[in-house]
Amino acid sequence: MTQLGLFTEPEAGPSGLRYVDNFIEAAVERALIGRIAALPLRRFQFGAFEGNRRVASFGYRYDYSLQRLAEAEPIPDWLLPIARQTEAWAGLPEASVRQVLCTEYDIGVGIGWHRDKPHFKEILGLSLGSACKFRFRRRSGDKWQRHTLEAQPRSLYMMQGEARSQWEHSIPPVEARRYSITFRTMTPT
Ligand SMILES: O=C(O)CCC(=O)C(=O)O
Repeated sequence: MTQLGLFTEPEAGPSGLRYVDNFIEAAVERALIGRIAALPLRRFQFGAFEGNRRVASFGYRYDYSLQRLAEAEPIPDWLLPIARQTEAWAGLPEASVRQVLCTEYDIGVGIGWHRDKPHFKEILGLSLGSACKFRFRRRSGDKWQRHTLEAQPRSLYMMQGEARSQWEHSIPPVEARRYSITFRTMTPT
C-alpha cells in the first residue's frame, strides 16, 4: 500500500452512500418548495420533546410516544412522480418508496446525530433551497470516523448498506432556509 493510500483511507466516505448533483431542474425545485411550504408543517415530535425543524409525513410516520409506526396521510399525487424518479435512479422496484417526509429547516435549524428507524430500509433524500453539510460518523475503536457530504440544492443522496446501518448522520444548523424530501422504503416484516 502506498503512503497516499494510508492517508486517503480515513477520508473515504461510507460504503452504501450514493449522491448525484442536479437530480431535478430549478423550476421543479421551486414548485416542490412551494408545495412543501403550503403544507400544514408541524415541529418534529419525539416523545415529550420537539425539534425545531418542521415536518409533514406521508404513508407512515414514526410515533415516538408509542414507539411504533403509525399510518399517515397517503403520499399525495404531487409527490408521486418524484418518488418514482428516485426509485428509478436507485434501481429500486417501482412503488417501493412507502414513506415520504417533507422537512423545513429555517436558518439556524439542523438535525442531531441519528440513524433512521429500522422499520425503514433504503433512505433517499432530495435537498431543496440551500446547501447543507450532511455529516456522517461511526465509532472506530475510541475515535470517530467522519465524513461530510456537501449536499447541494437539487441533489439526491441515498443511504443503504453500511451508510444506513453503521453510520449516524446529522446536519449542523443551516445558514439559509433548506427543505428536504426524504423517501423511505420499508424493511420487510
Ligand atoms: O434533511 C435531510 O436531508 C435529512 C433528514 C433526516 O436525516 C431525517 O429526517 O431523519
